[in-house]
Amino acid sequence: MTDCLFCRIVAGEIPADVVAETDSVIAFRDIAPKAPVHVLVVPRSHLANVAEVANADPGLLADMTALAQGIADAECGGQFRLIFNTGAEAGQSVFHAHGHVLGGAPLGWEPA
Ligand code: IU
Repeated sequence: MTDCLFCRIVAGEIPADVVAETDSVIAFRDIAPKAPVHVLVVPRSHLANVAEVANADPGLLADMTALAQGIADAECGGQFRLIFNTGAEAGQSVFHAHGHVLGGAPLGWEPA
């Protein structure tokens, strides 16, 4: 059994509020939402961060972006912010790549 939280969600070992999925990507609601819409887009394969995704499989990054757009189209008029925290200092706490899809309200711009 893996100790990676998102690998366990992908495997169905830990429940999540899944809103969309493809063969390569799963999307589920963040348990601590920071906006009215806050969904995580997560590759099924274990890659540590977005740069690893881009290096390993650029098409997978395109798949993640397309799923993010689809969620935003369905839930917040197609407008969204897509954030990839990369490294602990940048706020990454789960070291399995994921994009935060944020929307549903006007968003400020104060990362610190
Ligand atoms: P971060 O960019 O690595 O900090 O994002 C991890 C996110 O995973 C964070 O927003 C958490 O609220 C979220 N999360 C989750 O959705 N489900 C969980 O069981 C855990 C964290 I732990």
